[in-house]
Amino acid sequence: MNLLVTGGAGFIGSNFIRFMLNKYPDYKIINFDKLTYAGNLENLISVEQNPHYHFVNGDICDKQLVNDTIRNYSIDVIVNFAAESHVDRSISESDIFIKTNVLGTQVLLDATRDNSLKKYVQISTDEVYGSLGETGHFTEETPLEPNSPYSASKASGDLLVRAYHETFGMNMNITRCSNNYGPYHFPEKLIPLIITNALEGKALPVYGDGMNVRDWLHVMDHASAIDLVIHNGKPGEVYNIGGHNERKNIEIVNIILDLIGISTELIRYVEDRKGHDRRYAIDPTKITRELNWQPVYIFETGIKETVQWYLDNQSWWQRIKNGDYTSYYESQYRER
Ligand code: NAD
Ligand code: TDX
Repeated sequence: MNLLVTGGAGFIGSNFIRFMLNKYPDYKIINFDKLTYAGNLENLISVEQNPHYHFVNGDICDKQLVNDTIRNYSIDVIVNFAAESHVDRSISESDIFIKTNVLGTQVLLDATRDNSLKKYVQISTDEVYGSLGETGHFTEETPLEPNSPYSASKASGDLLVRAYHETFGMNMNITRCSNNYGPYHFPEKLIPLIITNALEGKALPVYGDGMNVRDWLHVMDHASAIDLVIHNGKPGEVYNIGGHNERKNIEIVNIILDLIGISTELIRYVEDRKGHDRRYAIDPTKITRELNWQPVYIFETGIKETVQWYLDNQSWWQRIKNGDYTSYYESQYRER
């Protein structure tokens, strides 16, 4: 199979590419990535010599390049990870979120149709369902009620995928996963930000009261779920992906501090995120029953290994934190 993986130089895409090359040595993987601030080819150093792996530097909004790449590499399936992915950035400036997450998706869908590809898989998020109260879970039937410009742009992309399936009868799947964690996670997101700031002795910003809940899944468990969807997902179906691992943000911060072995004195409660969703929790019954998916990581082990990865790969995150990222970070937080 020849797979076009868009956004493959980011956190989840790069872990997915390594997973697939390892599991399917005969597959050809084309990583199509714009290399935005979040794209980093260092994430893929371990596979760059693999003759089955190819990189194309491009924007998913570029119709010509997308179509040329599909034809040049005889692509069978597109898996679309490419997105602007950070909620806080979408609150400050949403234009690029609409361009990439909505218009970019449309370009990929047209290309899937025009080149008669076998399948298109849209990597979406639980955030499209909005926020939960203290109880309940998101199922595939939960109405879409996105609350941030980021999640609204992802929901819009999902609706286009649905519409192309209904209109053109194309073979599509949408996956909606909960929060991922693991190696190569860009240090603007909660877990890598807390780990790296703690290692640098910097303040640890916790939004609001720190009681918002996220449902964490190891990135390799996400990769194994996407693999099953590519091969066995039923045309037109949505699959929620999550491992029943809900944690309050402050609990995550405390677990990380315990693992690193430092006190809580660096924690700073800062102004809350605007429109901050209170709780996410995925019901993964459908993918478990229909595709026989099971996560293998236990959170306590996965987070320990992740902290160790950031200890062992300090030059990876220090290069990011010393670059353009610094000015973004400094503009973000106001202590309460
Ligand atoms: P990321 O920000 O780490 O990576 C995004 C990648 O997309 C980068 O390599 C970037 O260069 C590339 N990209 C951005 N715009 C592009 C464009 N116009 N053309 C081509 N490439 C472009 O994101 P991530 O955390 O790896 O998330 C990947 C996907 O998974 C996203 O679609 C996101 O919405 C979804 N998702 C993420 C999570 C999570 O916890 N991180 C959870 C559920 C779903
Ligand atoms: O400094 C911080 N302090 C803090 O308290 C940051 C960066 C975050 N938070 C809180 C906000 C959230 O409640 O931690 C929680 C997690 O925040 P993020 O890491 O920004 O993730 P989230 O907003 O939940 O979105 C993530 O999961 C779903 C990804 O970034 C999305 O791409 C994915 O769709």
